[in-house]
Amino acid sequence: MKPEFAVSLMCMDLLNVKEQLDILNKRVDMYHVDIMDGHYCKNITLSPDFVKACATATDIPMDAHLMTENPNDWIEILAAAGARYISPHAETINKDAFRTMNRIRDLGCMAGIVLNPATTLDSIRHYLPRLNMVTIMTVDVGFAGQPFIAEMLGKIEEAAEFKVKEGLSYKIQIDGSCNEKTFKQLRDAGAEVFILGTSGLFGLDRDLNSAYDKMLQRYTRVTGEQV
Ligand code: S6P
Ligand code: MG
Repeated sequence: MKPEFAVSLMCMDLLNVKEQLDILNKRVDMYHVDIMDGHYCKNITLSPDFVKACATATDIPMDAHLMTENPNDWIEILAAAGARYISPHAETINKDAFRTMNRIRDLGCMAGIVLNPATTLDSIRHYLPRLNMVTIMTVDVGFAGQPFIAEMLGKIEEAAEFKVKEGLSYKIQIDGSCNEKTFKQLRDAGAEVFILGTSGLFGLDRDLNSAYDKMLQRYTRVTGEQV
């Protein structure tokens, strides 16, 4: 499977959203939208209204990463806003994970799940077959520009092995510090979708097309894979 790239919109220049979407719409596979409530992690970034506004300017699927204490408060509103994937944290839904996944599906969205670095793959094993995407955090939640947690490579391998063994179809997405230094180890471990933030994209060049070109060149240089 060819690698996919999802751009983290919280890392954009927020004074020029439309201009950047117009550029990225021609190039990316997915948009990653971080929704925080200021409680689950100590930050507030994007919002359902932001998703709604972006939906008027793109057909690229948007994945809402829910860093909220009560994800069930946000699922309907994000589906209505235009999110294609809804990805709550396992740590916040494991009391009613099956009901939550069904609710996401019933709204016509793809069901995702996100695992913090300290959370095991085992904690979601029973509902992995029902998921469209598993996001493995390789930084703790809350902020861009944090150091990569290399211990996560084993978890990615586990997710990839289980997928093959059981014949499942969930995508394996990585969130946190996906860049030239980590692309190869992530890809070798089984990563399929790379979330690009400050280190992997926006920090590479002031011109976004050039930044994207540089990201692709670096990906090919370190992995040997043409993209
Ligand atoms: C962090 C958030 C992430 C960041 C991304 C930034 O809470 O969930 O999606 O936007 O990690 O990328 P980078 O390259 O700055 O780590
Ligand atoms: Mg995220």
